[in-house]
Amino acid sequence: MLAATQSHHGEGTVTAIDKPGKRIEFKHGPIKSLGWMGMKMFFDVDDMDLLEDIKVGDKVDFEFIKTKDGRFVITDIEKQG
Ligand SMILES: [Cu+2]
Repeated sequence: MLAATQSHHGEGTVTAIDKPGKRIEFKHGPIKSLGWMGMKMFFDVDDMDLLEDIKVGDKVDFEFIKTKDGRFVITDIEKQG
């Protein structure tokens, strides 16, 4: 049986988009499900189509997973209303 992969929720501001590197950087708030304080960091974006309408400076809600090899990968991202 496959174990469900836990999804984490974050909110923050986009500070950089690295298209060749398929990464996005946020200044994000605390992420309780991981015990993280707010910080500025990059997340991997395996599906760059998710960033179609996203630009630096946007305030966003995002979802991500931690992969078995320890990468943090964005699975969903939306601009805040
Ligand atoms: Cu972080």
